[in-house]
Amino acid sequence: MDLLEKLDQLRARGLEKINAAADTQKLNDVRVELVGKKGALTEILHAMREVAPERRRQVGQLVNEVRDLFNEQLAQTRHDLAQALIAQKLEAEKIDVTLPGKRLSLGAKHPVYLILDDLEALFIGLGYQVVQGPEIETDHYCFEMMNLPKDHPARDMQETFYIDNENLLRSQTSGDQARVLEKHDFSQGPLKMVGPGKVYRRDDDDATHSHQFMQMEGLVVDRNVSMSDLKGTLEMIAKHLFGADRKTRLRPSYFPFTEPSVEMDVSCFNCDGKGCSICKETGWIEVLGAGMVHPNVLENAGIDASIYGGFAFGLGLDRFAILKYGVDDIRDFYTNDVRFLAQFRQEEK
Ligand code: FA5
Repeated sequence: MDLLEKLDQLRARGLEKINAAADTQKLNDVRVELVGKKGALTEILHAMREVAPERRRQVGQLVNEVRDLFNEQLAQTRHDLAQALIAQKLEAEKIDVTLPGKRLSLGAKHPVYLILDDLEALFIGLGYQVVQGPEIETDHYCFEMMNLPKDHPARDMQETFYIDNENLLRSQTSGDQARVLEKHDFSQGPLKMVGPGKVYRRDDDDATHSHQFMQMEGLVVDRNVSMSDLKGTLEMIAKHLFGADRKTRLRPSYFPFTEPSVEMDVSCFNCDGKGCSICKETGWIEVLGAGMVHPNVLENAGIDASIYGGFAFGLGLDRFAILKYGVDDIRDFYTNDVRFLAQFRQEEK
């Protein structure tokens, strides 16, 4: 066959092959086949030796034209394939930013902590400092400094988990009082503190008793602190949490670290004071113990009790939570049933 004819055929076949290449790999194979060192065009060039000299120029020109055409078409197809690949990727990775986001399920604050945070904010607003004592407390701070020597009969009031002779799981947050009293510098102003935290007791669990619960200790020491300051503070707490209409009462009581001592009850949320199984038919639920700081507690911490005096309270955060949220069993706070806990989820702002 004449070389010119061969070239014509190669041009047609070559363009077809270039257009049919489905990806860059195949396109490269076609490139090698057509314009590579051992490709079809090179083969034709080798055959030029057999062409009559007067026609060489014409054939040579055509070879150049076909090579240029192939190279142009190869470049165009390479570009088209790259564009198609980008378009494909963009389509696959397309994100509709106008779609609503996925709502993540958030945890809820534990109801006892809702009360704790609320009271903590209340007391911070009144200028109290917040302290945190250790849950593994020493007999020294939990009892001895609090006017409860080792042989004091009132130690039986709180069934304590002892770790050894000196260390225990604290049965009350009152040890925080002793720790803060020891350090306070009265030349800087009065002492006002609250100390929230977990406490432990060998109590039998029932609707209002748990062997582990939360208390918040409170202590104010200054010159001229009176029982009416204590009463006003306790009433403020009750009103803050329950509103002005809920009934409260103070009863005389006994604690070795306060004199006189009181306990505060809040009317039962369930029977509104009529008596039911939750309040053990009394109509009231006890929420805190309190009183005027015993002079021995001040003296034990090196404070002159003839100059300074104060009041203290220890409130049961779980009991407040029971009353505030109408929970009929304290054990619900500790079994961690998410259906129970989810009820306290606060609306996202
Ligand atoms: C005390 O623990 C004293 N430290 C309180 C105190 C502090 C008095 C400072 C004077 C001055 P009491 O054992 O009564 O007191 O406990 C205080 C409160 O903790 C109770 O009124 C009650 O609300 C809560 N509480 C007591 N035992 C339990 C229990 N087992 N489960 C849940 N709450 C309890």
